[in-house]
Amino acid sequence: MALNNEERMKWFTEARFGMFIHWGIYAIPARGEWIKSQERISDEDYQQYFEEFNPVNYDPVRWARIAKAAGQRYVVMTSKHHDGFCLFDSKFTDYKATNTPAKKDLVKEYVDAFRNEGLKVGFYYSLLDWHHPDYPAYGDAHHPMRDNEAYKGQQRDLSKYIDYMHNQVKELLTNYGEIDVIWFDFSYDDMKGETWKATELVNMVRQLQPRIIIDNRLGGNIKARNPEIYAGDFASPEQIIPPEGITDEDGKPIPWEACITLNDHWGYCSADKNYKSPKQIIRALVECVSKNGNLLLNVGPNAKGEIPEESIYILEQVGKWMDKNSDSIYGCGAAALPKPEWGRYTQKGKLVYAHIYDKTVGPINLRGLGGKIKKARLLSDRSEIKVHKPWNATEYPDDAFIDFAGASLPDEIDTVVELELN
Ligand code: H79
Repeated sequence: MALNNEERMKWFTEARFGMFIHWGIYAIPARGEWIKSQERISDEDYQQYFEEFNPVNYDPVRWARIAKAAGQRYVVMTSKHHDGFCLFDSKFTDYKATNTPAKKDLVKEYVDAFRNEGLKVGFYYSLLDWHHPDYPAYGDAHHPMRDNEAYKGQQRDLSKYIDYMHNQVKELLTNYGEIDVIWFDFSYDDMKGETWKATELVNMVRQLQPRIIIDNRLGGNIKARNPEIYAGDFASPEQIIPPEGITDEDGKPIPWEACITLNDHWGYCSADKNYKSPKQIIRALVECVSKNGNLLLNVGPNAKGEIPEESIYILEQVGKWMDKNSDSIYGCGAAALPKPEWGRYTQKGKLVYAHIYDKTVGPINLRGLGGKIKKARLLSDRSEIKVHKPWNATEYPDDAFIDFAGASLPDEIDTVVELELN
């Protein structure tokens, strides 16, 4: 059952909206998932979080319902982050959730819960590992002990770490049924490509899970005409929506997914209250789709296993908008029209969706669609929207106008008009 790239990617490019979950023992210090590196914390000092980890309110069924209600169609969770702690039960380490007070395989319950809600399920897996004794420490760009003289000249056998990493990926893709996404993070300096034995790794991944899709962080060039086997299936811009989407060397669109945080951290950070608004998130999602991309929106559950209230609120608001307007998201992509003054377009076949953000002075101009619109409907209630030509249509044949009475638009976040083309 060898699938080509486009067949593998179909569900993903239709889904458009996913949930990213960053969760681990770093939720206890609650200063984000990089603290072991940023604060140069030793294994000894970090161990307290391992010994304490007891997420009494872990309820992945609730998480899955939150994602589903927001309109998210897939999920990716950190099976292991850079600190090396494993949420899953691995034969190859003791540094795992089953040996903490949590006492269970948290990944297993996660997979079952999200599958049950009908979402596609993915694993994030960190290529970096700040706990493994054979991962480079002194002089490494990111390791917590990178500038600690006591680590200088230590014997570390990278090949042992590579075996460990391959073994764990094999476990993840063997013990949890069908897995839809594997999200490796990340390559840097010489730690890329064949240093990870990436060709062998990807061959194993595809053998174990023929339908799986893989991100582009193993160090290959996804834009190349002849990409490496490990170049990946989709690009993964982080904390940015690419200004013009992403295309390969020949100008052909590449599937991509922008991963974006709700505040300014991936892992739980108690002091970070800089949350984006529901409006920003809805418009970010529309922006991604209007550029042929996906949005993977992060939540960072706390030490008790709870998604922060602020995040839940935002996801609920996004869900309310999606309940009425998701036809303009799922299965949609870029329209063959320039970005309009008043918002953005998305398109699915003969259906163009006008996402109207601003009332313009005078009518809203669906420029480029003059004479091409068969019907226009407000997507939220399917009420008729009248399209009219400008009085001097012979001079402006490409223009088509719609109007909204009153001072404000029906939905001030994003009023969506479905335009059925001839
Ligand atoms: O898992 C999330 C991040 O932890 C990880 N990828 C996402 C999905 C990641 N974030 N940044 N990076 C990988 C690249 C490295 C960024 C760095 Fe820094 C800039 C490392 C040191 C300076 C960010 C800022 C982390 C510490 C300070």
